[in-house]
Amino acid sequence: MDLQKYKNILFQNTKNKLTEWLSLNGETILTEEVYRFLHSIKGTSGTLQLDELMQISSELLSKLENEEIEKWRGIDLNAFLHPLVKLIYNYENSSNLVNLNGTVLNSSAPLIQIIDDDVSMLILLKDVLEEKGWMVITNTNPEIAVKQYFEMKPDCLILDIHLPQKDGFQILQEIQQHNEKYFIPTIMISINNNKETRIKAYQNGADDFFGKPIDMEEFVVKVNRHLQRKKIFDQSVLIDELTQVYNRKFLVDSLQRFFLDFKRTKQPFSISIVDIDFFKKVNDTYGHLMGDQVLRDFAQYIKRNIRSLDIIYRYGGEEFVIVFPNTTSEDAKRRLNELIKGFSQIKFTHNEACFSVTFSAGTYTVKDDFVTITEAFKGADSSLYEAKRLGRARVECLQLTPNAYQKNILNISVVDDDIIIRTLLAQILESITIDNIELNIKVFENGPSFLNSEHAKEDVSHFLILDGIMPVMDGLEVLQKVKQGKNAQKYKILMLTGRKSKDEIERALRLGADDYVTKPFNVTELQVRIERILNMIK
Ligand code: GH3
Ligand code: MG
Repeated sequence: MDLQKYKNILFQNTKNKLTEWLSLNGETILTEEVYRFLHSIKGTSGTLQLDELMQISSELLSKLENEEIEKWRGIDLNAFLHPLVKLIYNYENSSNLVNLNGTVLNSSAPLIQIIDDDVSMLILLKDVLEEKGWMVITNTNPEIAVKQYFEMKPDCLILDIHLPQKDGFQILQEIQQHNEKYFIPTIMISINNNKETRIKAYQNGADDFFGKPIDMEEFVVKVNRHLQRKKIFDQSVLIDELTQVYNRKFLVDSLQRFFLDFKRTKQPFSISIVDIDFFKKVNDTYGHLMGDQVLRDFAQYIKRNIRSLDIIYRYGGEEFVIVFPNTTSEDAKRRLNELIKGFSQIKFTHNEACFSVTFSAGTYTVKDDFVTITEAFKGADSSLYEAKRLGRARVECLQLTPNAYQKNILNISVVDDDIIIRTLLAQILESITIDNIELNIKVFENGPSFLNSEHAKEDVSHFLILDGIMPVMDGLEVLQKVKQGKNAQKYKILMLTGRKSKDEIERALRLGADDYVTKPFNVTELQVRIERILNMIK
């Protein structure tokens, strides 16, 4: 007997009921009703040999038996039935899901950036590379691409030569200095597969070259090789190449040492996180190369002006850490104030322009045994946040109790007309925690309700997951409106697009979407992807 038809009916019925419950507005559902629903799924799924569905419904049933609730509010019911919602989504889309049998993206997956204005090529490369379990971000616009490159610091860059506005060689020149310091392997791809072009690519700093049409098998093997070498490089180096101070990896090792010393000697020491103020503006006004110069000069200035037992590390981007051994918080504050004052007097010149730069610092002084490295670090980070909030170019030394940290806020929105997807994404997002950031998650069923919301207008960083095709207002139109809005800079936008829709992807990228994921998506993968994006933009 062909069970498929009955399986489909069961899934459809389950989906209908879930959709009804997910759309609950204030009404409640009796536990008895939930029980009956799960019970009937369990029975039928067993008969139809749907093992996973049977297992999930049994688990939910036994959980329900242990609950003392009589009535369910929509929001609680959503959370409770999440495993079922996820399963329904995956079942419905299983025949279309990519990567189902391939390697699944995990949180330490390497990040590859592809810059190409040929969208079919972009889609193809992204698909092939993601099938290997790597994470891929794509750009068609060179300006946005360069920005994203500096923000995301990919593990491998794949760059087309023929692009609008700027060609691949120009991009290469812009990022070259940075690239060499970080050893980010760069592969150029081009229609022009002649000797001159290849030589020019290598001369400009490319590590590899592929002529189009690309032999995918060879391409994947080479990318893999580049990624392996990049990993070895990252693991073996302790000095940050750009600024010539210790790097984050070394910081982690040495903090452990400082903590062990403290346990022995009981001498307080201070950890400071220092961060250049409005550094983005330096990049935007004078270019990334000048930005790099400021970072170098900054690090060297600090190095020259701290004691020989103090150590500076580059923590990432324009964030540094200074550890002051045997230093109370008053002493650390005094020293940092001197450093802030001294550095603000340095003049940078760029062409005719002359400018100065300031930085802010947050300090935590370790003087109690119970404080862990993470807590001390969080303390310093909260202090830094406070220093920024109070006007920058200053130092703050909060000694907070571990639970009372001031948190940064990140607004997150999901705009999708499909309630199953909306609920699923909201649940995924709610399960994510990011150090020291409060995630403010809201879902919207259409563009206008999102655009008109306070949430959308707030002047905080915003991560927006946007469905491409929606009835009331098309996702692309929403994207365009956000990009024209006054908070456009605060947004990172992930578009959900139809698998086959090359036009839609093309338009989304051109309108400034930061990334896209094709529907139907693999839920687990999307979760990893979102976590990574959130960690990168925090
Ligand atoms: P705030 O005062 O709040 O710290 O503002 P900000 O602009 O300094 O901070 P934000 O975090 O918004 O921007 C930091 C920028 O630093 C974003 C990123 O493009 C840039 N950046 C990160 N690493 C590098 C790098 O190695 N070189 C250059 N040139 N820019 C970098
Ligand atoms: Mg900054």
